[in-house]
Amino acid sequence: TLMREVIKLIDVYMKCLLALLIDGRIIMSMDSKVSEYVSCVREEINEEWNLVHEDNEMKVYRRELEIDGVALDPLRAQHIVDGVTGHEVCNIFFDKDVRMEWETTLESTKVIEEISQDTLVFHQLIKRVWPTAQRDMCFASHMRPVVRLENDSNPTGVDPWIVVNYSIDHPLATVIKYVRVQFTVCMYCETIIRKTDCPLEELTRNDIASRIVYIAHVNPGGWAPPAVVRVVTKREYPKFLRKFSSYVDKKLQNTKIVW
Ligand code: 18C
Repeated sequence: TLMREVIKLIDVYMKCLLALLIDGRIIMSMDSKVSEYVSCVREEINEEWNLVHEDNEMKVYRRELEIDGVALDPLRAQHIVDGVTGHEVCNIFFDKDVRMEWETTLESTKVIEEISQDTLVFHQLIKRVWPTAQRDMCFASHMRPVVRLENDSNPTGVDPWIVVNYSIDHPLATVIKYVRVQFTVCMYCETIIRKTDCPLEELTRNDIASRIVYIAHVNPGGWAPPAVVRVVTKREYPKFLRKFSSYVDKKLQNTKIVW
């Protein structure tokens, strides 16, 4: 029995060590992911980008990039959601409990590790698109405020917020039943204040809006004909932005503003 206890202890110790190693690796990669994507957000949209969808304030751009027959087109979308702050938009994008209420392409979402309050690890199963194999994803999701630049277009004094979701390997998501999608997406949100010379605490939802920049770098994995992927993404990203923004709008009506 002593031997069994020792083996049990070693097992627990090894698991802790592995968890620490994984968490350490995720925490280390967060800073670089955030700064990489904040730089992407601040890049100008040049002639390499094609405007593939426009609907009032919503603009969706795509840059064609195909490697070894796989469509890896970077996607960049911008939108303005009235009546909400950037912090609130990010809160909802990050919130595991409401994800299934606005995500239409998922079969399931599950938190497999809670690294800290602002960093979670998810495993998500995407609804199968016939006739292709079903896809899954395993990613770290991290949310934080971003320090404003002095020359930001909207120097309101309210910091922008960002959520970065990026693929990782994790021992609790090693299922090989599905094709693994690899990606990084970022949701970057600034707060626009339409009424100047008014203290924050006196503003109402009618005086504010959030400017969203959403970036997605996705490798669908497996067999995915580029022409089909391109037709579907052109339809699905605007659909996601519309659905997500109207969800955010409804969810926050008549609630206290979170700056
Ligand atoms: O950002 C979003 N959601 C986040 C929180 O859940 C999540 C984001 C992940 C990025 C998802 C990218 C999904 C790619 C799916 C590829 C599946 C391909 C299978 C088809 C293979 C041919 O962290 C919101 C994301 C909103 C994404 C909407 C766009 C989905 C595009 C899907 C393209 C699929 C092509 C289908 C071709 C069908 C062929 C017959």
